[in-house]
Amino acid sequence: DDDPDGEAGVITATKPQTKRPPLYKVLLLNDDYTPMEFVVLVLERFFGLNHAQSVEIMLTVHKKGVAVVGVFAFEIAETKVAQVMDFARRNQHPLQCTMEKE
Ligand code: NFA
Repeated sequence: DDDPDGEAGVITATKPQTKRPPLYKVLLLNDDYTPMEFVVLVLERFFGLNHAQSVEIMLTVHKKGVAVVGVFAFEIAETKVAQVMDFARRNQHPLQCTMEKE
């Protein structure tokens, strides 16, 4: 009367549980109207980049259309996106910032 529910025949898949929380890329998108200096200011203010790094990333977005400006945990990425979108809106610039799972 061993194994009344047939449990002995069930193979249980296992995996070492080494899962880290997912990371999210924060992306800045090009547009035709936002001034270059405003984008540089955004990168300095909200992403802690120095002036040279900020100019470099701004120019990458300008030329390629989009660039990753940082990689963060979900809640941090969400906050950065909200800060950038709010700052752009308050200054009447169409700058777009978004996030995607890495
Ligand atoms: N393309 C914008 C311009 O020529 C500059 C810009 C760069 C806007 C990066 C948005 C993001 N004024």
